[in-house]
Amino acid sequence: MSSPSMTLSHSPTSPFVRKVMVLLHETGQLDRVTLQPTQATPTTSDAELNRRNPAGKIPALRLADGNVLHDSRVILDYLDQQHVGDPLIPLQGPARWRRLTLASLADAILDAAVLIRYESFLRPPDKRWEQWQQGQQAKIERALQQFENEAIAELACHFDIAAISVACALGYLDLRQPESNWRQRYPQLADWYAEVSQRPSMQATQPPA
Ligand code: 99T
Repeated sequence: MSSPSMTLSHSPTSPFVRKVMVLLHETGQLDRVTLQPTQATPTTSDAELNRRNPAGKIPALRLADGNVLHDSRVILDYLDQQHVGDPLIPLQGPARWRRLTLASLADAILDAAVLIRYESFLRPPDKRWEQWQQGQQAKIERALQQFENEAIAELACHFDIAAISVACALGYLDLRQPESNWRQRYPQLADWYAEVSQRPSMQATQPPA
């Protein structure tokens, strides 16, 4: 086995990092990457991370030649071109744009959920803005509704970029919004998630409770 040639700025609670880790598992590339534990929030500053990604966000992937890739979508695209199996991001045609659009909607869930997390965990209580949080939550619900009503068969047909992204988004809701009861409102999504959660790639990347 060759030594790892890439370094991933990593946190076990980041769903964006988890997408990358799931793809590494699914494509047999885990041994190519060293994980560098990294704390990233808008109120902490990590000089090394900021050098790698001026946005100060994880994941960032340092390649063997010193170049750094971010954000998670770029990293996933890169890593998917580094293995010999079937691509998890279709290379061209309508399938490419559809699967990337589904993945983008899952990322929108994550963006909103991470903002809610920062608002409710980092911001001082007297400065919190309830209506703004509700607006973010509404984005999450609309996206979940669309996956439930219009995309469940597409998710079920292939564990690719779209499915990985939705699965990581649902996992993050379980981590940060355990009271949200999304399974009751979106039963088909719940059944699908129960199944894909059993995949070794999802089991191995479960965030700490
Ligand atoms: O916003 C910051 O300053 C630091 N936040 C992050 O690094 C989060 C960590 S999730 N990452 C992103 O927001 C990346 C988004 C980017 N578009 C991508 O990579 O796709 C940590 C959540 C948690 O621990 O609860």
